Amino acid sequence: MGLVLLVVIWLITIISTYFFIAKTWWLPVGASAAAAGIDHHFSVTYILMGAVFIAAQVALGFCAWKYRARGSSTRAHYSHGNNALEIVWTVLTAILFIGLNLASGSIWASERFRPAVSNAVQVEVTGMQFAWYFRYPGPDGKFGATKAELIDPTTGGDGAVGLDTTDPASKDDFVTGTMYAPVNREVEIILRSHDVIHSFFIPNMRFKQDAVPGLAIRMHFTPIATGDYELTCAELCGLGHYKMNGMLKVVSQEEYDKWLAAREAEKQ
Ligand SMILES: [Cu+2]
Repeated sequence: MGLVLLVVIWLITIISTYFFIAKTWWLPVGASAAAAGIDHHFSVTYILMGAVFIAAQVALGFCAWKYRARGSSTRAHYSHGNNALEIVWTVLTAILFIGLNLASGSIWASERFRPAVSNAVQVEVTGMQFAWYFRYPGPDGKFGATKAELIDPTTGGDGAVGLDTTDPASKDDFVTGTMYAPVNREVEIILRSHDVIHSFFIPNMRFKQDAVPGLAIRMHFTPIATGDYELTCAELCGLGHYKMNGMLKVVSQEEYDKWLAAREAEKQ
């Protein structure tokens, strides 16, 4: 029985490790400026944790076999553990976790604590059960006022974010269900939620941030390749959570300008 356990534990270890090495289920291609750095830390974390995982499982299988029942009648010896060993692996684990945090913290912070550049494209992203809406400030570069009592998601457009049309700054604002961004320019997100906590996730941009009711969270990322990228809600937010997805279209600056002009024309 000990030998069977050893074989099963080692087989599970080999098979599960294979899927990670073969990258069977892996991240989609990275298309933002921060993606390479994030992917690097992701790999470093997996390699370190993988080594710990394999060592622990090999030892587990070995001990299951070495200390198997041998049919002798001697009573089992109870061990109170080994304090020195406990301290060593707790300290090593702490060093590993704190070290990984310190090594990757600057990338995490650069998208949140460093303000966006002055010519960044601003998009207000609003999550609600169960859709994402994207508001652009229009030629004046200013977002108009919104009011909670004006929110009416059934309209799908301005009403979805509660746009106050009496505010002059809101005249040129427009709301879309598909997000557009020009390539190689920083995109500043102002993230909001109307109801519960959602999580705005664009896997190709390696971008993920919770949308919290009552907060306007500013973050930024820079797309570096044109294309269509899926975006979704990564927080189980209710019955319709599964359909809370959409598309980010990263296009050339010319195409982006054309798209903006077309939206403004619609608005007139
Ligand atoms: Cu959601």
